[in-house]
Amino acid sequence: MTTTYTAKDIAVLEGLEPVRKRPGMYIGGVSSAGLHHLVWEILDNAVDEAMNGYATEINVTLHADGTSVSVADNGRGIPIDKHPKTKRPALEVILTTLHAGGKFDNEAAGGHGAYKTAGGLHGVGASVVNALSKELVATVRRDGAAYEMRFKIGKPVGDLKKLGPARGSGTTIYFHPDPTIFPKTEFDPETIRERLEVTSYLHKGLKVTFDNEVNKQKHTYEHKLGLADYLNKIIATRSARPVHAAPFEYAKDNGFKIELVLQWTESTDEHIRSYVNGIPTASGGTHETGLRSGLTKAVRNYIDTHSLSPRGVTLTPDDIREGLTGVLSIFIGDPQFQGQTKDRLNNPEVQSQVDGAVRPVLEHYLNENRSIAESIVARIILAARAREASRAASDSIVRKTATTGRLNLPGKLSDCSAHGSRGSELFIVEGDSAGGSAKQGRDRTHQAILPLRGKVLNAESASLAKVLENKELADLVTALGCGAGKSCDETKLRYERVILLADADSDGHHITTLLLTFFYRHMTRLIEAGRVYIACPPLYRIDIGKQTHWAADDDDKERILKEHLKGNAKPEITRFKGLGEMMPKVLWETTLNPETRRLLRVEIADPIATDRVINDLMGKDAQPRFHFIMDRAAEALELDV
Ligand code: 1YM
Repeated sequence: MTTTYTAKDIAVLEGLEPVRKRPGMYIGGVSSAGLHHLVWEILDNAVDEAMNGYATEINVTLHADGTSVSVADNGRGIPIDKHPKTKRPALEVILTTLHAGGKFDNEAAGGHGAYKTAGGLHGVGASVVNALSKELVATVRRDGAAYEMRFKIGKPVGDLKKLGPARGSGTTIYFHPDPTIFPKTEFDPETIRERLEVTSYLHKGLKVTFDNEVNKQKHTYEHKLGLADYLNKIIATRSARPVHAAPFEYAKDNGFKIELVLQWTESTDEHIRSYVNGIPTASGGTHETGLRSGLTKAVRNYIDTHSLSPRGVTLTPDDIREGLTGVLSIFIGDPQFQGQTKDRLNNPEVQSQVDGAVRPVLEHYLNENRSIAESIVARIILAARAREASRAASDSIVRKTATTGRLNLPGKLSDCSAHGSRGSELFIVEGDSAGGSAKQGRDRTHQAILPLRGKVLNAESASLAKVLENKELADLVTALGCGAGKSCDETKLRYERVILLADADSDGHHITTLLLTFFYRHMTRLIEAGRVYIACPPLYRIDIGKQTHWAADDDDKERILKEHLKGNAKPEITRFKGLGEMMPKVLWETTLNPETRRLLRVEIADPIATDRVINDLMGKDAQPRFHFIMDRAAEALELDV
């Protein structure tokens, strides 16, 4: 498939002014995502060179300033011969002209561009990176010598320079994004590291290194087994136990390239990561839909053919996929991405391509590996039975609530008179004494209080049936009135907002995390609907003269003292030991009163990241869990005011 490139193959098309005028059209925006897009563009060119079989190594360096990056590969080196018409080196043409038919012409329509190695669109993104960089240096080694060419905001600074003799071949692109284009030019090392690690899994055998000069850490990634290694890692970090030893693996490359690994685990979730042309598709899309349907049909066929379906239990697609962990990677010619963050694949033809590829091979695999198939089917039947048990448990709670017309609410709930209406709120409060202050301090019309006694069960890996055996959580589900698990219906929620109110200390954070885990795992819809909030009670009261300030934490306290402490005034600082210690009036003023309080709305920022953080926080390993909560509580879920 590879042809030898010569300079005449490049058509001179357009200058780079449009890129600087409307950067968003080319890289999606100038936020942090746009900034990192520059790295992905150059990285993609290096990966293309590896996929074409010429490069075996890619090195990425984040320089000490944190705002400039180098990407290097050991491929052929970008051609430097002179273009016959323009008499300019190919390297210069590639870096200074916008390429037609390239990745970006369909960006406005939501497209991300072509699968470059298939479409021969090698290198189209480099000029965009050049246009948006205050400085870019391209170094090429080929034919026994090293060459360099420098640019500023996309324009050459001097000619191609021969640096001297050099061994081997390859390309290095150093660039420093233009701060007049990007409001923030600091790269996030973790974002880069993660992308590189995934890249090494998606291209088996490729050696990828990340040299972070900011913190002087080096990472090297190389995976001989590619996706199979990736799957192992995902399963290990999620501490999910596989129910069969070897994963199902599938790879095909005839125009439409697909790679897939699947393994069922004891976890109660389905966890599939998908990629299109090496780009993560966190919101799924047609390729994932095709995978799900193909897989469901294959398993169902197998179960039906061998009459394995138990009597009295119907197996749903969700049962079939419970505990399924997998990675899907496809490469296609003209991917169309959709959604606010362009992370969902929209090409309709891909669905049947994936379905059609997966279904027969998976069914064949099950028939050929009967003991694996048996373990998978047993897992599926278990999922169906657990689901029916959960449904029965959840229904019995809702039924109890609904019988007699009057609500059978938990005795310890102090309801508000206007529940169900706009502005109504349920505060979930830790402990009876805090509950007491909250009860006295609240607005009785709109604010209900549910005190929780004792520890809430860790819902991370528990089934809903198990969770509802926990009195505290069962009471909570009853008070909310909207059901839990798959039958959770946010339109039935008895309050407009559900607000978690815990002490501002580490115990309080722990309880908040446990409750969030419960909501995340069993009432996801309430979070998705933006109905779950976290209250921010103060930790300190600071009196300076006649003024009173409230500080949420130590940083806040320092900030207030710095800002308001003038002359030789002496502050009087009180640290609250807990909410129960606070006068009801003070609790109202600082935490309950909608006019003066601060609320954080709980949002799921990135489902995969959230899943991982929750798993890390709440999974089996208890020791790191606690530290994690202290350090990372704010990261676990994106909190928005
Ligand atoms: C750090 C980024 O861009 N590597 C790279 C790019 C090219 C080649 C090799 C290359 C391709 C071809 C022939 C070919 C590019 N070539 C072009 C163009 N790394 C990085 N490595 N010889 C070398 O595709 O035929 C654009 S990029 F336009 F010349 F084909």
